[in-house]
Amino acid sequence: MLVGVSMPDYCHAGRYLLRDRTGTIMTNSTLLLFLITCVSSGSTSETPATKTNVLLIMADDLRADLESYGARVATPNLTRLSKSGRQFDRAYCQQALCNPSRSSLLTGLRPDTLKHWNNGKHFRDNNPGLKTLPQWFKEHGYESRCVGKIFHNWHTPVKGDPVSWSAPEFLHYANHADDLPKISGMPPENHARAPKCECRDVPDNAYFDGQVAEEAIKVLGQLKEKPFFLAVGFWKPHAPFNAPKKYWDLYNRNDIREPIITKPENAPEIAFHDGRELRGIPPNQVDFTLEQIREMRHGYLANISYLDAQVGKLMKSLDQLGLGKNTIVIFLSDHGYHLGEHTLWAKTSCFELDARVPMIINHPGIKNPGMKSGAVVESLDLFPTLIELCNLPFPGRLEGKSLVPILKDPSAKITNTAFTQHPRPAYFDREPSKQPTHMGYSIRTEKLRYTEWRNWKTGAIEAVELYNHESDPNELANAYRDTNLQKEMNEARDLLQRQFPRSPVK
Ligand SMILES: [Ca+2]
Repeated sequence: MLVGVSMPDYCHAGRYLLRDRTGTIMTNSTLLLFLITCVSSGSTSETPATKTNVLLIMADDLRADLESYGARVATPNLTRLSKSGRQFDRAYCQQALCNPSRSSLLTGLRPDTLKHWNNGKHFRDNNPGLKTLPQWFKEHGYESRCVGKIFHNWHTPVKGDPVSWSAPEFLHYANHADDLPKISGMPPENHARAPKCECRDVPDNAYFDGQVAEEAIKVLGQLKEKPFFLAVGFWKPHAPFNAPKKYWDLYNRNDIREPIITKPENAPEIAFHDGRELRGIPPNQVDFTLEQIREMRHGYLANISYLDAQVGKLMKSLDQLGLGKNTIVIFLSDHGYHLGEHTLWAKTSCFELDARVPMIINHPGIKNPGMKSGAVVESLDLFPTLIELCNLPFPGRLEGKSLVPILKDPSAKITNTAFTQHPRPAYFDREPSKQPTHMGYSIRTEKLRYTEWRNWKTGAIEAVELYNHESDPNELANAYRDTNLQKEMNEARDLLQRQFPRSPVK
């Protein structure tokens, strides 16, 4: 286990959640072995004209709760991807909210640079001429396609980002609450009782992600003769927790325990939010019982396994089409998630559970496949990484750094820092003022997380947080007064203030 990386915590020590790990989610063991075989030859077997394909797979609201990250969760397909690629154990999003996070990683620019920190606007409102990652591939000889949720833009007149793609997007925007079971006749009984939970014995394609997997496989078949950038955006494990029953049945509720439901000692109130995505809007918010919390955590695990099974179908298809040897596969989430920890629900905080994302890159030429990286990296590093791997020109300004050195050497480090930010109020665009009152800026180093809460108008620092991940991986105590950490805190603060100068954000 890496020092300074918090481990997912669902069940009592020494007990394993899974009842049964056989069955459909245990399929497809051949593709990545094939990729490993290809590694030794790198790209030398390609003709000069051959372009390397890109398959970008995104999850929604998935914190680093995968088997390969040490969680007790059934994700065999993503474990195989990790074993034949490079898993990044310290990868961080730039903001823990769908739209700004996705806009950042797909443009290679930070939310402050885009001036885009909420879900209600389109990132092109302030940045009409930007070239996105898929658009850049499209303009350099690739067929770029989108199946599922990649961009988050759907509250706006323009849905998604049509200019980024070579063909119309599929199931690219919707309300999550509309992901209801689509079957003939009456849906079978719902065995779940807790809020946001649904457990019905229905096939995978009753819900969005099964449909996304089927369409993505169809599109892969259409693209096999041409260089492609295929982005597949799954809707899970985002709430509602409505995976088909067979995924719920992988876990025993009695083995699922409640989280540590306490705020970190000495943490400022501004670090928190009201969890309205799951708890409702004040003054009509609900407080969950421990029984409900355990059922919701069960549902989140079921959603993750459902997602993993869809990824497995996609990887199997890539294998069957013979595309694995010439396709870069990336898996990552838009941001992390809270399931009651710190008293928080869902996202929109600067804490580790929200900022950290699972990220795996599998490249046919990767060195030492299966060896994990402990380097601190950012989601927006993906853009420069992919254009370097595919020999595309540099599109001008990008704020991330290529991770190719880490694909060559898992012990390599690049900047070894990551920045995440979040405004207050969390959903300021829905407030009468339409403006934040504060912005939280957070830096993660290998050892620490340091966060400043600044007044939006003046830039004045009104609260700080410091978490020592070597001794406190769950961020249970704000250690900003710890005299033993002052030197390292000052170094982190200097790096943060160099990235985000203390001037008012306009
Ligand atoms: Ca999300």
